[in-house]
Amino acid sequence: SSHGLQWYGKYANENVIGWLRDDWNSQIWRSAMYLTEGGYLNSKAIKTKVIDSVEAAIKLGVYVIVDWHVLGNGDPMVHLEQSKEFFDEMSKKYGSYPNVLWEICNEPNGDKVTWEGNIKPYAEEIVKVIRANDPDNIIIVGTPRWSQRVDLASKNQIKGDNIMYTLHFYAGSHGKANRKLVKTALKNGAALFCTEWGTTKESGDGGVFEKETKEWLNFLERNNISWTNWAVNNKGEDSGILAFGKDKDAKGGWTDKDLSPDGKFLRKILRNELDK
Ligand code: DCB
Repeated sequence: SSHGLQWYGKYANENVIGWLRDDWNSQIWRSAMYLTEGGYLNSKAIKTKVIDSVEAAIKLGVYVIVDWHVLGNGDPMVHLEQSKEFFDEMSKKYGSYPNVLWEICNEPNGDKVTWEGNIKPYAEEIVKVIRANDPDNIIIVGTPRWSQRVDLASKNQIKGDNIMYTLHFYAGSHGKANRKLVKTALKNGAALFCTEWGTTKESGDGGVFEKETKEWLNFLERNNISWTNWAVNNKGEDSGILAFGKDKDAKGGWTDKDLSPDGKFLRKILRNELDK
């Protein structure tokens, strides 16, 4: 996954996505388009970063997730109209390309933001908009509590085909108890996509938790759950794959000294060079 496009959007380009494909065995890119914190609500120009990455992914033959990165604005309903407009335009443009996936609300959060009251009604509106242009690309729907409560969504699923639910975790903060929620969702027949996880604590920092990461990845593999990892950046936080300040030009071609401990670990995982 990209980091917030408003900060590290320069990595959402063909060179980097191509390098990740060829050197890291990556099959997918996610472009995280924040709404708040200087994101889309501040300037719609950030959309060009998403478009660049989708064009690159089509050219390179990799999957791409278009992520409406609900975060600071915990309730996706608040920006329903903006979201409708965005996904209408994007699905008109790219709905005929089967490698494009729509992630319509990254991480709903807040005690008052519920599946029944907020997220599901929001998703039904957006599904309608996308399906008018695009009959079948995968739509991934966020779940309560920063996309951890997949069990709640699974009990009351959205009608329609090719709809999945978002599962997120940070290995240093979330473990067995969260996997139990996942098992419930799978038992209820929900299709899950782990569009964001980190080797760190839920802050995106606080150390790399290798043992806990392996437990999660084995679990995902056993249950056929695809994933994208947080995140491609050189900010210096532990979940960033680049060492602090490296690859300022965002060209890819990284050697070990360009990578952070998280980056070296992730590369091994994707290249299947790690002992399970
Ligand atoms: C998610 C967000 C993602 C966030 C990561 C790590 O948030 F989807 O945007 O990324 O997980 O926290 C972080 C960046 C930082 C940046 C910060 C704010 O890595 O550089 O400063 O976003 O934009 C989560 C996930 C889980 C939980 C809370 C958050 N949780 N959260 O379980 O409490 O509040 O951001």
